[in-house]
Amino acid sequence: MAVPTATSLRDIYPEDAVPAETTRWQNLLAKFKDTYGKSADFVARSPGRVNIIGEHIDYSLYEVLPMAITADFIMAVAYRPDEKPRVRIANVNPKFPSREFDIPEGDISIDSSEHEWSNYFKSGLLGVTQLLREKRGPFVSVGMDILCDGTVPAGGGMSSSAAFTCTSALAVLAANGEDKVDKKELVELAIVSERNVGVNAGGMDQAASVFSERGSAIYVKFKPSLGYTSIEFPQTDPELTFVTAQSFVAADKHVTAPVCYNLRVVECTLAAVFLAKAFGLKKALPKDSSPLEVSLRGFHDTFFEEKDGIADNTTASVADFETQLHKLVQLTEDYLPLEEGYSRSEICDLLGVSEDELNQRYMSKFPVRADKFKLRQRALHVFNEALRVIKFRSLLSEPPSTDLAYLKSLGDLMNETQMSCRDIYDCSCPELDELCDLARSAGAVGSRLTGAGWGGCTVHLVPKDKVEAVKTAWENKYYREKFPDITEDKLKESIVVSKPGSGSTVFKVV
Ligand code: NG1
Ligand code: MG
Repeated sequence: MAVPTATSLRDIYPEDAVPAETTRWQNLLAKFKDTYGKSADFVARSPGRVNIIGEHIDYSLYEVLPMAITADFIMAVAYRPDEKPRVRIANVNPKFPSREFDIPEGDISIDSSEHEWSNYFKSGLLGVTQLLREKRGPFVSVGMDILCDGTVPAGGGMSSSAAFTCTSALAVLAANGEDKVDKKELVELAIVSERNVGVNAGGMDQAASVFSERGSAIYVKFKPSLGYTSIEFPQTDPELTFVTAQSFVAADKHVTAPVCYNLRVVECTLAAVFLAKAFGLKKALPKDSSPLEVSLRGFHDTFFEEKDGIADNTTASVADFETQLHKLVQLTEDYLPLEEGYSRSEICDLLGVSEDELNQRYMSKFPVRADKFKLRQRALHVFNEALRVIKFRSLLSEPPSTDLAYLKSLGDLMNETQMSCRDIYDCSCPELDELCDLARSAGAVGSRLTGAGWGGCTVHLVPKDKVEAVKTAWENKYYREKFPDITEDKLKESIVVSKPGSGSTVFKVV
């Protein structure tokens, strides 16, 4: 399916957001004219997301259930008829200084050690260039003048990075005449692109940003190949409402990646390799596979293929898949006993490789720092979280009996995720825990961090009649306590009732 082309902001935003968005877009286009002395040709747009359930399991290739939000990244673009193609890129937010650069004939270089906002554009440009070279042969992008405006808070757990990268890739494709952009191709491209910025990301955020349709969350699958199903929330009384609350603890993945996000990806990969080796699986570890191709899900499917003769596990019934996951939890408990974690030399002994080989193979592209790798805990989180996603999805497709009990059963799964993120996956922080505790005490039925964690944002399932009480609890006991000078505007921004928004769009300026 192709990325839609919009001609009215009503195609993109919910009715109540249209007036403010109209002002914002008019401002972007007017400022574009002021900056570059000409009109923009089109605007590319991709939203942020809230993940409802399925945390830190996308890079292990298990299903996740996010939704797009209204906040987004918009990018007004005009082609430049340069002989030597050049990019000028600016942002309406003065925090992000204007940049200019030539587009090289070879690959554009990105210094991911430097935290530079325009790197996200370059990562999209690089991804598109590589894709179009495969499709068309020799290719250098046209030059572009660009003005950006993002409303997804940076470092706020709502994936401003994916919104920016997806928008960039979409803009470069559109500028180069690819006006029927396939959604799946865009997601795959944006996933690879974002890795150029130094984070070994899974694919959830880019999928949510591109695939989403207004009014529905999406169930994203990565196996046998990337795809999604739109999921509508059932009507309940009291109405089921998702509310997000920012912790204002900045989760800067670029700084923390080697000890947080990228380390978790390595731990999950090593857990998969370790288990595959412990069970003597042959196919799970092809000699020339890259670390990104080794996943806990890969181990899972291969295990049941080689042990139980299941040729294609992607067609397993929900009940069988749940049984398999329970079995894997048990096996992890038995075969990965060390609570304190595994040292490099312990891992090397089992795998029969040298430390140099281990580092080179799994920790060179995205370096990590750790003495011990908590393989047991990481695998346990992943298998149990995959189970929770399946249960959550099943509940959404079952008609509720009594509505409040039904909301509570959904909420319980979210609460379990939070416990697992806090105690087993070590990706929460005291502020996120506090926001969750406050919400639950004021009537939320489910509360958890959303996104990578270590700061950023929380998401809460709140019966509609309890939303005000939850907001008040946060305002008085979290925001005004921690930030006594907080303005009313900032308070408004920090708590949002999230409705599922629409995905990527190209808007033609006429
Ligand atoms: P955020 O919080 O948007 O950086 C990250 C990853 C996801 C996923 C979640 C955890 C990126 C772009 N996204 O999200 O792929 O792994 O953490 O579930 O790095
Ligand atoms: Mg991100």
